[in-house]
This record gives sequence, structure tokens and C-alpha cells, in this order.
Amino acid sequence: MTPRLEALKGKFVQLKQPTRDAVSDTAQVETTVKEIIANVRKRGDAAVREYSLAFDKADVANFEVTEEEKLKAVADLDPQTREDTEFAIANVRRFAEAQLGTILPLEIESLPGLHLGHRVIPIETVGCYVPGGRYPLLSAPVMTIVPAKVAGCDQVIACLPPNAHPAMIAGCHLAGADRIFRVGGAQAIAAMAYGTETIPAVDKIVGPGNAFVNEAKRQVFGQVGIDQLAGPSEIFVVADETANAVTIATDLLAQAEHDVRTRVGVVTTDRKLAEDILSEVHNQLETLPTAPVAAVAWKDYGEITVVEDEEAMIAYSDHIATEHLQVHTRDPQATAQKLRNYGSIFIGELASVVYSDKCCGTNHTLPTMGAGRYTGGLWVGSYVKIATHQWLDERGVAAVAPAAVRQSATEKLEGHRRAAALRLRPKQLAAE
Ligand code: HSO
Ligand code: ZN
Repeated sequence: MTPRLEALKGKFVQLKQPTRDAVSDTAQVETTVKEIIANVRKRGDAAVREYSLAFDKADVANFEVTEEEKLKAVADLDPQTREDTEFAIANVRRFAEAQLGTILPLEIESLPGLHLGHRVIPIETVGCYVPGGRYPLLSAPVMTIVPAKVAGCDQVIACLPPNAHPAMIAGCHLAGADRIFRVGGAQAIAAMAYGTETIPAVDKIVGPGNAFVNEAKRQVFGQVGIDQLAGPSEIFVVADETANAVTIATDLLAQAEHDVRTRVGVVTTDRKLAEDILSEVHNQLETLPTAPVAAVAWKDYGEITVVEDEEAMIAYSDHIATEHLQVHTRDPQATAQKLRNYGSIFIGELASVVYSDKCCGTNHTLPTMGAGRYTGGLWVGSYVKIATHQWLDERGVAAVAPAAVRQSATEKLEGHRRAAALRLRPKQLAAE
């Protein structure tokens, strides 16, 4: 139990408890993925082809999507879908550009003659995994590819399952992918990590996927960088007596329809609101076409918790550290200032998670399963490196070398001591 939860003891009651724990059994997945990675590493395209046949039932002659195929996929989009995708791309790009502007190079003279700094260097090659999933999510390629291009990466490739909806190829192309490959699952991650005859090895792999994709990303981490391990979508709402039960129930179910493992919940100071949300969720499930998924998610992972005061509400929400956090309180800006653990926060009743899911411009690739305690989501900064540098004149050497000489001597690292002493003038050396 965390200290935060310990301090909350006796200060909350759960009107609706999750009946399952979000952590699933991954032992079998781990061994299967290990084998896939080893095979792709050894046998390249041939292994990728076999796995595509076995898992996706797809006999892919050419993994790479040709220019003609890309143009056809875009031409086949209905005009409104194309316009909406371009709207999303423009908004994500504008925000990513503004964010990039906040990542600044640095030069300081830390001591006289000692110059320290850093540069912002784009990662050379990035691989974006675009999931197939239950529904084609056209915003998925936008969220991983657009910020990579804004960051200035030299080559951005995309991999998507061979049976993904053709509109997803259009999405990758419009978002700016330099090359697109029809390869999904752990074999796609292995191919991008180690390279095959046709799929280039990348420096970093980003994007969500199923349990196999996640496990593969975990296993190739080190060989390549990864963004994060994304679990099913999540939403939590922090609410007081001013909140609207219908709005909250609607927003909870909007994410619950993603997956039977979607975790959704509310923490509130108002018992009446809690009861109203509970009955409203049941009402809405009766007419929601995606209820076969959403109702299971609600039953297994849905939560409504009542707390005694605002302080406990904040602490409880920080304990959950949800992917998306909506704030429906009297002064949502003030409440938001007090919250610290979340992937992205939606301040006030008018800010729905769905706007960010689709097109408002913030990235929808966010930390799940409590990872909001230690990281934010995918952003343009995920595609650059902050790499430090230093240069010294004689005054700088005079300032740091004596300590470095002594430290090396204490550690009995004679080679280090010599290198540290080498640059000191003889006079200074004699003084040492
Ligand atoms: N809620 C998902 C993203 C998404 N939902 C896209 C619909 N479209 C993960 O944050
Ligand atoms: Zn969503």
C-alpha cells in the first residue's frame, strides 16, 4: 500500500468497486514474444512473412505500401473524413510546433572559462506502430507520426497490421509517414528493432498496441528506445456537487466502449451525484450500441468512490494516476492546480476527453496503469534528445582539473588522474 492510500484510510467509501485488477497475466505472452523476436532477428523477412500468415492470416507479397497504393487509399476516403483527418493533423501539428518552441538549446558559463550547454537533436529514425484494434482509429497514426515530423526526424516509418482498414493507410500517409509497411504485432516491433531485408531498423519505436506489441516493445527496449507501455484506455472524473451526472456518465461510457479492460471511474465529494451517476450509467447502457463491450468494462473495472472532502478527492485521484482526468468542480482551474498525477487533464465540463482523442491537438498517446505518476504522454519532446556539451579555456581547466586529479587519485584510477592532470600548466601541476 502506498503512503497516499494509507493516509486515505477511512476517508472514502466505494459505491461501485472494480471487481478485477487491471494487471493481467503475461507469462505466456512473454515466451511467445521472445521466440518471435529471436526468429525475426535471425531470419528477417521470411520470419515476418510466416508470422503474418499465422497470426493475421495474411499472405503479404510486399510488406511496403507503394506510392500508388497510398494515393488510392487517400482517394478512397470520403471527402468529409479526409477533411476531418486534415483538421486533426493541422491541430496536432500546431500544438507540437508550439511545444517544440519551448525546448530550447542552452549555453552557460558555469565558472569562468567553463562552458556547459545542451543541444536539441532530433532522433534520426522513428518507427510508429499503428494498431488495428476493434475499430479503425483514424487519429492513431496522426498522434505518433505528426509530432515526429515536427521534431525533424529524418525518417518516420509506420507499421500497421495487414488487415487494418485501408483508411488507416491513408491516415499514415496524410500524417506524413515516409514509408509504410503492412506488418503488425510483435513481428512488426521485432522488425523495426533489428531491421529486415525490407524494413529498416529504427532508433525509437512509439505507439500503442495489444499485449503482444507491448511485450515486444518491453523486450526490445535498449536495442531501441520506446515511448511507453500503453494499456487499455482509462478515464477518471473528479467531481463535486456542481457536476452533472448525465455528462459524466456519457464521458465514462465513451471510453468504456474501447475495450472490456478499459478502466473508468469517478471520485466525488457528493454522495447524491455518485448515486445519480451509477443509475445514469445503467440507463445509458440500455441504448448504447457498444454496450456489449462497455457494460463488461463497467462491471469489471468501473468505480465510483465518495470521499469526505476536497483534499481526500485530490489525494485519491493522485493515487489512481489515470490516463485522462476530467475535472468537474465549482472552480475547475483551481482544482486542476492541486492535481499532479494524470496523463492529460480536462479542465471544466466543456473539455471532453473525446476532443483530445480525435482532433483538438493534444496527443492522445498517454500513460496508463499508473504510469502518470512518473511520466507525461507522447509529445514532440519524445522525438528529440537533449544532449549536453562542454568546452573549457585555461581558466576553466584551472577551475576543475585539481579536483578531478584528486578525485581520480582517491579512486586509484591512475589513467583518469593523468588525463585530468595533462591539461594543467606545469606551474599549477607543481602546486598540486
Ligand atoms: N482514448 C484513446 C484514443 C482514442 N479514442 C482515439 C478514440 N479515438 C486512447 O487515449
Ligand atoms: Zn477514446
